[in-house]
Amino acid sequence: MSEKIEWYKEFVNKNYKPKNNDVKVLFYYEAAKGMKVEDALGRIASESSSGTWTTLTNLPKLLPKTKAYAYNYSKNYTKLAYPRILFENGSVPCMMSGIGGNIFGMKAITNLRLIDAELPLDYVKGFKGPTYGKEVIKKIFKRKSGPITSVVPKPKVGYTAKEHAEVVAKAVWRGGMDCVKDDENLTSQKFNKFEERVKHMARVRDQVMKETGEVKDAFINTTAPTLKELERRVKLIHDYGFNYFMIDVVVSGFTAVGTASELAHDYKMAIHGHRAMHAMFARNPKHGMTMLFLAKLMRLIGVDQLHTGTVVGKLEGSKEEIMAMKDMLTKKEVGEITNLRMPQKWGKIKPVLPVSSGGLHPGILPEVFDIYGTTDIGIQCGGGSQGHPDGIEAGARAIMQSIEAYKQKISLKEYAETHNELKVALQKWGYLKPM
Ligand code: CAP
Ligand code: MG
Repeated sequence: MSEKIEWYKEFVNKNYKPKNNDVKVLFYYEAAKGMKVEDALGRIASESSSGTWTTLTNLPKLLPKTKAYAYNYSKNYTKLAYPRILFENGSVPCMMSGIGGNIFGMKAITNLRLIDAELPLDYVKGFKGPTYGKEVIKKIFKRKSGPITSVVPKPKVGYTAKEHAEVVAKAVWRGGMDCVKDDENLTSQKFNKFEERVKHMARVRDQVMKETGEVKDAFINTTAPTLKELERRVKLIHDYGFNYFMIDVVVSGFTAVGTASELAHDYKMAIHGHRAMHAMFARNPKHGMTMLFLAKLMRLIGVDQLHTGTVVGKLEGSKEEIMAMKDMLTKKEVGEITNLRMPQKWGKIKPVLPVSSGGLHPGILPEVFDIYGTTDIGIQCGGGSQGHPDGIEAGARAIMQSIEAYKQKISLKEYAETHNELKVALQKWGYLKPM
């Protein structure tokens, strides 16, 4: 009996017309040597929806409604349509265990990259999105326009909780910055316990707010070993009167970001999303998942502001990708860009504030604003502020002066003639694009 062994081909159908409610996913793929395109695509569509490697003796009545189809494909790009029924309402982990799961390890392909997915509004409405999103500028800082400025104490770790607040944060806030951000790998180490840091930061914040009359806040890192501890940390930050908290979204995972979003809505707080570890799967242009799609998931779940790159700083990210991502994060609706972005409607989900960070200093901030086409972004400096020869407060002032010069359409060179902190910063770094 020549029993059929495989049924992958049932998951490839060039004539399939995707339904409005299907999740349509764009992949880059490379079929393994000797593997026909349709055989490779059938394996991707089958293994990420309801199939498996061999024919089965029992099939549920619902099966036809659960199958994904590769409906559009060329040698290296394909679009797959996944029936909405596959994905639990409000659950990114459920969706990613399918479209981001086993298929990345299949022998049938040598490379696979999840570029983007068009999520139907019926799926989008299962999420709350950000509490404030880009409105943080107005709602928290009572300003009409950005940027929201922040400095991250450097070295990344090593200060005690008291030094973190007294030595760095005080000077940064006095120098005019809106926020002080924990570095991604600062959580609650012996030398800088979380509770201590929150307490000292709140005390210094109140002192500087009294001195300056300005709103000051902080992105204190709540990244934690368990959801229970995450919740405790968010609550403590709330109880000390901060408007924001920070979470490392990738190392924490989608469930933790979902919990953080629930807490942010409950406490009316904003989430600063750091993306440490994203480059592990986002950087290789042939394999993994794009930062654009990670950013889409973060807007969906509810991060208010998210690191999106600089183009001119020390970390990778092309202008084309960053612009496609920025528009997807900040607009109500975006169209398709071939092989780069899928269309997306956002319904009621608020826009997210892009944050540019990584090797930034006063000499290249104007280029960042030109690249983003706006100053309504977050700007974050670490070494580019605390490396200022005249100290931490001067470094913050130099950043503020660079921003003021840009807003007044005056060249940095000219503005530096009457603003010494900027002048000294330009003497040290010039217009360097760090590697
Ligand atoms: C920047 C930073 C940020 C990076 C993250 C760092 O410090 O604190 O974590 O910007 O990268 O640790 O490198 P510097 P991205 O200002 O001293 O570079 O924003 O691309 O996610
Ligand atoms: Mg950092």
